[in-house]
Amino acid sequence: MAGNVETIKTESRGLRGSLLDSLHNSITGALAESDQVLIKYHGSYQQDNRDERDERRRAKLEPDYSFMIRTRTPGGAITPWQWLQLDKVAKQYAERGLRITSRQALQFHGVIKRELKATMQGINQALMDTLAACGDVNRNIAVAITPERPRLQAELLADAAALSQRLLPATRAYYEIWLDEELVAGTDEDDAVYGQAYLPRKFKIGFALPPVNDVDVYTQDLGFTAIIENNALIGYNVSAGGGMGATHNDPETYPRLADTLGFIARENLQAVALAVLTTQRDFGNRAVRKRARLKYTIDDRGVEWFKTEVSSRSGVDFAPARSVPLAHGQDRLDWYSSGEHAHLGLRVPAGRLQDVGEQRWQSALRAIALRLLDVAPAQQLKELLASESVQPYFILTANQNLVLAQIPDTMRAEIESILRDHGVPLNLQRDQNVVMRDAIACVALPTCGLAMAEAERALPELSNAIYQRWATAGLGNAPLQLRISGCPNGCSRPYTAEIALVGKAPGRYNLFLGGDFRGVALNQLYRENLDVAQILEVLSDLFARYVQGKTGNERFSDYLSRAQLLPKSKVIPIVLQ
Ligand code: SRM
Ligand code: SF4
Repeated sequence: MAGNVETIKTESRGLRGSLLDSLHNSITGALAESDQVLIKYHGSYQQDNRDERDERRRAKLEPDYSFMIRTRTPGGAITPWQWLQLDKVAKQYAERGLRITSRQALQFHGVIKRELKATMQGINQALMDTLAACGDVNRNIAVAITPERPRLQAELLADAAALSQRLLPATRAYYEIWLDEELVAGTDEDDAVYGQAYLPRKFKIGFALPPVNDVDVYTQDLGFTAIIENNALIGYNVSAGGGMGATHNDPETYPRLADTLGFIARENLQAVALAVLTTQRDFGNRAVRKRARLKYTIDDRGVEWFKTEVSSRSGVDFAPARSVPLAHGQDRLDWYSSGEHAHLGLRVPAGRLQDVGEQRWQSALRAIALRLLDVAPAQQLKELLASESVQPYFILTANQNLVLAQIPDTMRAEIESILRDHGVPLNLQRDQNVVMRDAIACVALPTCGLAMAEAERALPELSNAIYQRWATAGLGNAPLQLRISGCPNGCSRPYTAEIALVGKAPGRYNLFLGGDFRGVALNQLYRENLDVAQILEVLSDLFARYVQGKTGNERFSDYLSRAQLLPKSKVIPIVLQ
């Protein structure tokens, strides 16, 4: 497969392949196989509705093909004007509303082939694109959320947006295919960053801002942890080689936390990012796709070799890393404020924004965006960052939540009443179910072709059941972090969570325990292939022991290793200094 993907990329004439022919072919709802690989670089995946697979097979129908489309939204910042455009696109072309991803993007599911182009155009009309949201390129850049420090927030967003732009593929294919730009003569543009074969595998960058590690910076291929001195952003600690993906029972693949390379001044950010990315481009394993991520390149060649290579390519020497005391990775929910502006963190279960029954998330946010337009003239992030006055905007979080940022303080009551009128539970953050409050679940079924078990759809039931056991043990509102992934690829970043359920088969999960809520230690496989009743039994027993044995505010994970119920996890040393 690796060879195949490498050939498809290299022969794609700058990601064009036969996409235009595939889109025009009205006999099938699918694309040609090679175009299914290439469309990822344009921000879309071909999928089929797995709930209907068997029935359609029996009826001798082709699978119910549709497309998922993912935005490129560095830091998840979206203006109210853009929100309204995207909402319109979702209403017209997508199923199941809008979906906030674990990397601060929005996904549209269920778009059919003949409406793909119109959907792409609709997203671009929001002055936003989907280029490189998927594929073997730099993906959407995740950025720490800190609206209460607007200057720092703007600086981080600006650094991320500029880097995202710099690391886009050079090809004009996206604009030709989706936006009817005239064909580029020869169609083999020189791509100084990616060459013709792009990267060996996907590549992810995150920006953290201590004390919060909401972006799980050590799980990123490349992490920049902001270092602030005298209230100014002076530079970044650089970390490299994080990644979650693994395959069940294959020790060649594993989740890994990044190594810290050192500190760099802010002005060296792009040079270092380019050096890391091109080192991976040139040395990543293109022969074995499952070993092609940067984490394996670093493990195969050594971190010192890697650091030397990056320094020599960038001309930047790493200074010793600064201490970065990380306190937690959770989103701040409920209202909080900075001067005249208020920010509202909204808990969005599994990131799904749709109108279902009494809870009408999509309509509520449309009404809020409409109302905010009066005070938010900027159309796109660039304008917003450059504008003299602070304006309200939406921020998607890496925990799949939503922050309404920079709301004039005087509008609080109005925003609350819009949410209430649409049945959106404003008090979810104070909800009794602490497990649901901080949980992440990947999309999984019915759209994800790789899902082995439910995740998003099982989140309410699983989090409730676990919470019941937690409460019965007398743990009430003590925090507990749960992440669920429908397969070991780890899209909800399960391997840093205190409790992770990783799909093995329908209704069955591997249970991982002992991650660190600050995202600085991996958890460990505790029991394999459990059904839900078995998971609850194991957890009930451990919760009871925890209640008996914990000291002070000791977290569940810390207790498990102190009580030697789990081997002690290795913690990223830099946060302990
Ligand atoms: Fe992911 C593949 C959804 C974040 C690791 N991921 C997929 C696909 C595209 C399935 C496929 O290849 O056919 C899923 C589409 C499901 C659907 O129907 O929408 C999918 N991944 C997601 C999202 C939507 C999960 C969510 O519920 O929010 C996240 C979109 C992020 C974004 O906006 O760009 C998402 N995926 C992640 C993360 C977390 C992160 O990036 O912070 C990871 C773990 C970090 C990492 O990359 O190591 C992740 N996804 C994977 C992998 C395993 C990669 C590996 O190294 O082995 C795959 C499978 C693959 O690439 O072959 C995968
Ligand atoms: Fe699909 Fe697996 Fe990712 Fe979940 S973790 S979205 S099941 S690839």
